[in-house]
Amino acid sequence: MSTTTGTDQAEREAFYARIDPQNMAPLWTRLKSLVPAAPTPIGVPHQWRYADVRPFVLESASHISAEEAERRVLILENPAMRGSSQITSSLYAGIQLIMPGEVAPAHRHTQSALRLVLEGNGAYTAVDGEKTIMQPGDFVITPSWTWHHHGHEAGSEKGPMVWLDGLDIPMLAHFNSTFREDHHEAEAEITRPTGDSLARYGSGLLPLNYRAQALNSPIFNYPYVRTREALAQLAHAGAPDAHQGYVMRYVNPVDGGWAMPTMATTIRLLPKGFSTQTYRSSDSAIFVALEGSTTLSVAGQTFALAPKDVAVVPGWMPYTLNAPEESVLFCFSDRVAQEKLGFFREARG
Ligand code: 1HN
Repeated sequence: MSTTTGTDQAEREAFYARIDPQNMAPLWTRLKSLVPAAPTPIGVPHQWRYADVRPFVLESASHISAEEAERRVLILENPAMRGSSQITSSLYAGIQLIMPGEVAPAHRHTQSALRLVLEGNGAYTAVDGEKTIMQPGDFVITPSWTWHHHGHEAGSEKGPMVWLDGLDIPMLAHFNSTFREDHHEAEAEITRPTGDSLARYGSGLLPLNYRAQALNSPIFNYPYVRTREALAQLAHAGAPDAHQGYVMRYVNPVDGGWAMPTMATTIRLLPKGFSTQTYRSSDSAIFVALEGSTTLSVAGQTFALAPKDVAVVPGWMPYTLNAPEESVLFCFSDRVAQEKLGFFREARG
């Protein structure tokens, strides 16, 4: 039984006006929008075609050096969030260019970063005292507050090097816990040989007395050659997941958790002719096509993803993936943060 007691609308409005100077407001006029039954979409689905993006990314080198820019990046902004530097409600994405001979100077910040290499060779990133040479498809992490700089070996035959950056900038902005520091030198000190982390932690081995001491994976480059080999093997053994294809998480090998505490990263293979069932989850997803061609269908739109294209699917929007050819897709989202905080949801069908 509903009981409607109290004053009429005009008296209520007068009441709201009298509490307003106290910096107070009634919850009951706002409760349903503050706590909706299901997420209200933030942002829209969108695709950035690499063929469209690439010429502008390359042109940026004629306008500014990596050194002057600090990071020469073109931000991918969700069309419904222009001016926010956001691709989703919680994440940032951009396309970074480094030319032969350049250095993007060392700094550190509380935001975590990931790189997904799109094209080129000969560039390295140095994270927390170790360099790694990056190859297309490699997934590289830069944990919170680790010194990092990037460089590209001189020699114009090496050509431009381009990768996608993903950062949790809006998430840290939400908590207002952003700190940054510039290194006193352009290149931070290298303290370990190239390949050290992968050998120590990524070979099915761990140093005998090693104990997980960090929120992040001790591996910071997950080379695509290894990832691709695992996917190929997987695709020969058993059926793909009906909603997601052959999908794997990038993992912290020490504790089985995600590679980073704020950004979840996955890689999936869709066999030729495969179509997923409808899937949705509370994390907004950013897809990067690596191989083949994939049709992403979401909210009545279809996006044909060619290699190196980027697409965003806002959280809780149902979508399907269809692969006319065998395809590989990288994906990142804030799923890991939602899981740790206890509110991640997904639905199939
Ligand atoms: C950053 O440090 C990088 O290290 C890339 O490559 C993009 C965007 C905003 C703030 C810091 C990098 C960034 C960034």
